[in-house]
Amino acid sequence: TARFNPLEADAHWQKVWEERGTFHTSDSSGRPKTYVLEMFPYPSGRIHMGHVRNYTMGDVLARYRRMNGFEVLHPMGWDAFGMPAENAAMEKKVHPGAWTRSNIATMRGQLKRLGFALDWSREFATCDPEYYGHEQALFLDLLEAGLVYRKQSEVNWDPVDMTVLANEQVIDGKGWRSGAAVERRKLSQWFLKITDFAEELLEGLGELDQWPDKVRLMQENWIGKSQGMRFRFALEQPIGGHRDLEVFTTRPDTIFGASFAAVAADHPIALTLAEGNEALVAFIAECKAGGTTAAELETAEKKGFETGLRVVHPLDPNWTLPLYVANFVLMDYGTGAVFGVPAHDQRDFEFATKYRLPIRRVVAPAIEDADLPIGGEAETGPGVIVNSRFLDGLDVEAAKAAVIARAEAESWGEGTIVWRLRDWGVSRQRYWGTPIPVIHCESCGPVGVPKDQLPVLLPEDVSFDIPGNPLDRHPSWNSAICPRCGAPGRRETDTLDTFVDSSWYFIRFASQPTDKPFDRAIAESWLPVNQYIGGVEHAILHLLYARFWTRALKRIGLLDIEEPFRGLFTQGMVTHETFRAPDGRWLSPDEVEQKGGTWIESATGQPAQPGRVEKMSKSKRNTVDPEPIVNQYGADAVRWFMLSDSPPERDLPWSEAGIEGAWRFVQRLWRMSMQRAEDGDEAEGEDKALDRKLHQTIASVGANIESLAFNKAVANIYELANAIEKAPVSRSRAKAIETLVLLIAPMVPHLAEQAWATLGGKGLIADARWPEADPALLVEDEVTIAIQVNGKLRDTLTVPKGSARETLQEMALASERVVRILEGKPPRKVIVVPDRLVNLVA
Ligand code: ANZ
Ligand code: ZN
Repeated sequence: TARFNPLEADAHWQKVWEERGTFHTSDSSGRPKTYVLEMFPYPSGRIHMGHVRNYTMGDVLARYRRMNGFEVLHPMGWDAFGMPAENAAMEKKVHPGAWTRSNIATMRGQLKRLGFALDWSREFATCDPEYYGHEQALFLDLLEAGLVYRKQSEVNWDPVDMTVLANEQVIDGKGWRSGAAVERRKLSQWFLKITDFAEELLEGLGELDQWPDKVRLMQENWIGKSQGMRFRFALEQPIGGHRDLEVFTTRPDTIFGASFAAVAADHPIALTLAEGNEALVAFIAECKAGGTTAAELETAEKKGFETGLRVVHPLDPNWTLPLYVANFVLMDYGTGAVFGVPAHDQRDFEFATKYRLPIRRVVAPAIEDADLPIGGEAETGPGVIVNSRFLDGLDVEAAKAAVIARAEAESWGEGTIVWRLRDWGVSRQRYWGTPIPVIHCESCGPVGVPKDQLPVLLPEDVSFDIPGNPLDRHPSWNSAICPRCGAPGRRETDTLDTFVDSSWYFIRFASQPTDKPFDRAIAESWLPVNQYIGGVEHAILHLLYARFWTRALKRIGLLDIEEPFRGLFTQGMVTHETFRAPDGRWLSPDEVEQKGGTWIESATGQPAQPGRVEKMSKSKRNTVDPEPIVNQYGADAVRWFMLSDSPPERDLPWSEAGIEGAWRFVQRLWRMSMQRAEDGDEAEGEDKALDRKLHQTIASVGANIESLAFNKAVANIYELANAIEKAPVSRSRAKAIETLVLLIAPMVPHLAEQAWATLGGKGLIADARWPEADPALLVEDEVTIAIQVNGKLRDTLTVPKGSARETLQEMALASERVVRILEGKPPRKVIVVPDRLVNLVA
């Protein structure tokens, strides 16, 4: 038979699917609905192997569910806003929009070339004004509901380029282009109140039983709920009306390890004391000059000013502690005041070392270790409480509870819940994003743009010749009329974080009317996404923001869905070998060869050092461009390789041998299918064993695809193929081949369509029904029985399942080996466990 020609077949079937609208999804077909979604790509330029792997997995599931009678929503679009487009604009002098659109065109073609069963009629890019206009409307709804607010927040400021930098543009504390040391500046920015949802986002994780445990744990840690406490120290002498000092702690268990108390430089007590105290005024000024980020506070030298005041320990009226003003205490966190436990907090440790304050252990590995000295740094780990009176012997958590209970009973403090989660700052001082639909008015403040004036379009006429945000310096775009009072105002020039765009795209895929973001009933008929597939790098932010956005829409009554993604799967990466030249240059695997057992760089003959097998990345020069591979081997071989070699959650090492193996197997599948045509319809005779193998394969391939164990489904198909090849011509074999073609259709759809058409199948195989496994053929009808003498295995018997006790006993006694061991004597006792064993007691 002729070889399978993937280039012809791929093009032909892709055209047929497109012309017939095979994968257009209907909202109203009456079939049960299922939603399969892969994380939409950023249009960076070209499709990479990671995309191919991700989308192949989703495609197999989508096609499988179609064949099982579902109406499958399987859409594709583009996460199209973001920094790289602006960088390209600066470097290549192309407009970010033009750059993005041309990348989308390339990548769309590459995806189509792989034959994915996508509903392209629902495609959109987040930079489409229709999309971001609806996003602006949703932003205004959240603003009106009080879930959006404005506050001062710090940004990275490049003092040479006079521009705000994104975090990715700050490299080792320096601006990526100017190389100048980056400063922190406070700007008024927009925030979404995700912290209002902290409790429900945490609770909701409990129900996500189709998510990987590790992702749920990462989200749990990110939300970070912990027990804290506020309590008051009495001041030994009142000062300026202050009688006590309220502190905040997350470690009330260490209360007996306190050796000082400290307030922030701008704490009211510090300000009161500073009146007329020049030394303190100077110290406060010094504190304010330093940075205030967590990282800076961590590394900066800890400095304090001893006030001369003392505070009274709440659990011992005879115990007082000195009060400092300290540079590492922040005014806008907790109460702006702390108590210091040098043994168990690193900042306090450094502070105490400098000012010679006691370092007292209150947590130890075991109760006997109470006197163990503290070494060169604070011990922050778990342990047993020591040197702490009524807390001695408790673990950390129990001691926290005990201290809080006591404080609450004696009314000097209260337990509080603390969250690590912070509100989501969504302002970006960039051009290529969704404009925040707000106008600033001198008398009215920030006012939302009326919805009938949406979308607020990005201006096209911008230049990237000088650094900074082109929206800021646009000659006309940023002037606007205040919608409330009609006075001239200024348009907001910040754009939204691109994570906002990806927080609701899956809703817009489900329903995209022109006059509103989505139709509620239709969106609810598809959501939640039944299976979401993507990289683990999005385990925290994207997934958390999308969960928040969905709950926020529910709260404001726009959508009655709580969790957007019912099932989540995080696939492994595609990896490849790495090589380096002696001078440290990365060499692409194409540039090296093996000679006499060592690697050399082909062009120069210089030795090449093989490195680790690592995630494909441009910087290590170990990427493989999928396009030429698809053109050489065809889409099906590439798809097959992506599924076959590794479990989908693990890394997949790319190899030439692997793709060639896949190509050979595709050819073998083709020859086998054509064998069916050659055998003709006259083939006769049953082959029970092959029938059984076939039906077991139907069941296991289906179950393995459902559980996304694609490599196992592939292995099932290899086995069936082997069995078919070994089997003589029979009616059973004809049926097995026909069914095999259906079983491979989700994985190698082009070959399957071609074989289906050649063998005279009706319509498209994409629309065919998945074969049904006959339950009667799933059970093995023979079993192996163990024959024991005095509990020791002596022989085995293969018998029909369900054979009678008497039959088994007779057969066991007739066994040659048993007869030999019993030396002809009858056994004293016979124990028969049907289908399992016969034990003869001699
Ligand atoms: C006593 C203690 C003992 C603390 C110990 C820690 C370890 P997180 O977990 O980041 O929320 N703290 C409280 N308010 C502060 C402020 N305004 N500026 C600087 N530090 C402040 O940090 C909470 C801990 O940071 C609190 O618990 C407090 O120090 C300190 F072994 O209290 B701790
Ligand atoms: Zn106004």
